[in-house]
Amino acid sequence: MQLAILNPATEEVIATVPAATAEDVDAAVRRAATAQRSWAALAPGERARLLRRFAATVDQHLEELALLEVREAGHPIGNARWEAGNVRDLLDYAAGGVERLTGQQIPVSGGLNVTFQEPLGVIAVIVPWNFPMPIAAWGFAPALAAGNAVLVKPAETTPLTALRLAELALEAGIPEGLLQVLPGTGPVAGDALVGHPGVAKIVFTGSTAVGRRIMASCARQVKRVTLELGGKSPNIVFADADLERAAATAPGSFLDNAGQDCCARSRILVQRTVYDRFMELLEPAVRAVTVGDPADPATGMGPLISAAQRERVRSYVPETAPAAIRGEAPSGKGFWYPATVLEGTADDRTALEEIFGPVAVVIPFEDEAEAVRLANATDYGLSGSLWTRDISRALRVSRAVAAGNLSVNSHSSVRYWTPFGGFKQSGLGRELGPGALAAFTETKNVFISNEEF
Ligand code: TXE
Repeated sequence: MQLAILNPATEEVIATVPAATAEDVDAAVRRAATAQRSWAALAPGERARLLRRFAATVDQHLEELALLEVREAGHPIGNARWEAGNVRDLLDYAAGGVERLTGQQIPVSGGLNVTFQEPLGVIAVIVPWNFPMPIAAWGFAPALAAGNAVLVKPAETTPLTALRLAELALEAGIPEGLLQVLPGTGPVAGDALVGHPGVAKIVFTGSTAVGRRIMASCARQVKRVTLELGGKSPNIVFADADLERAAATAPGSFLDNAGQDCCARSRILVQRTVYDRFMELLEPAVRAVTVGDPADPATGMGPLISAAQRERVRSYVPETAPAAIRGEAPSGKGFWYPATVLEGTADDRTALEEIFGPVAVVIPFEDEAEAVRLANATDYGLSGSLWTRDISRALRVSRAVAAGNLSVNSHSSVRYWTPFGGFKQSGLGRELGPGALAAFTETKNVFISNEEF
């Protein structure tokens, strides 16, 4: 079976890629296991040096990688450049961690007690299509640094950047078999990786439904698993906020990547006393986002990834449905969908479920207690923003909102050196940050007796 890779802005087939079978997965796991043993035996400084070379090789190909992301995922070129840079930076960061992945010496009587951080072995990273390049690297960079081998299973629609990164790894001197990319479908290649006894850990980013199934399979095998699932993140605007700034930045927070972002602030909660003013400011800000050719540096929003994803968004909000604000979208070829802002209540389906398109729902609230209650009124808990000039309130609300990544007077969620992951049904475990390498190790405790024989 072949996967046809489309440019979502033109619907043209840009590549065809063979889909991995269960037998391909099995052979890849064996190759990876062999490569991992030698990799783990290398001196830490040598592993770090090779990862730094990998980062430098990515750096020499940033523009090529960014353009590939534009063509296969429809990301605006400015965003795609950031994504390629994120891969390079994370590789450098992970390389810096290799020699700092230390154990502990714990005082005991009768001898010496030390801990080791042992690599897990072969890791499978199952990647979605929304940020194919960085999400692959969030798995493989720290996993390799910690002494593991990695098999990446990209999404059906977006395997090209991961395939190119694996070529660049070889070019940089990363040993053969250590980082392999297996394009293929979820039910065949993905499922084979999850069920394979030679795979020690699954790192999955994708839908909650598939994540739940993977977790159940891992539970049966007592296999390690990290899940990064969906979100329905709030953007809370208090009356004392810098309203101009809050309104000017709100469109980017739910339109970035055409809303196909697990951190999208797709529920905008606005204090009632400033609601009308905020909506007045929001409308021109949404309309100012240029939608069109992702290769054009002036473009703010590209197409959705596929016809199927557009149908999914339409099933929540048809383009003809009444909306408080609706932007423009190109007609003709390409999976376009206009920026859409709805006014609603916290119980609306559009306010509870992840749409994964450029759609936000604005909901009024009376006071801080109601803002927190509404912010927490979903099954998700990935990200969120709050806008206020009151630092005590910022702290209170940040502590009260059940989400893994919050920002005050900002919408940023992702930095490779800070932890990232979800509360509730948004996931399990954390990626990135100071604990990134340790998440790919097992702690081993060793006691050495000092008794005389
Ligand atoms: O995701 P899937 P889909 C959400 C978002 C989106 C919805 C559906 O709401 O609209 O999910 O997207 C692989 N065993 N997110 O259907 O199916 C699959 O091949 C092993 C949020 O594309 O979860 C792909 O590589 N693997 C999210 C990856 O899982 C399987 C990002 C994700 O695909 C598998 C993406 C199986 N049985 C979607 N079935 C986020 N957290 O950002 C599928 N896969």
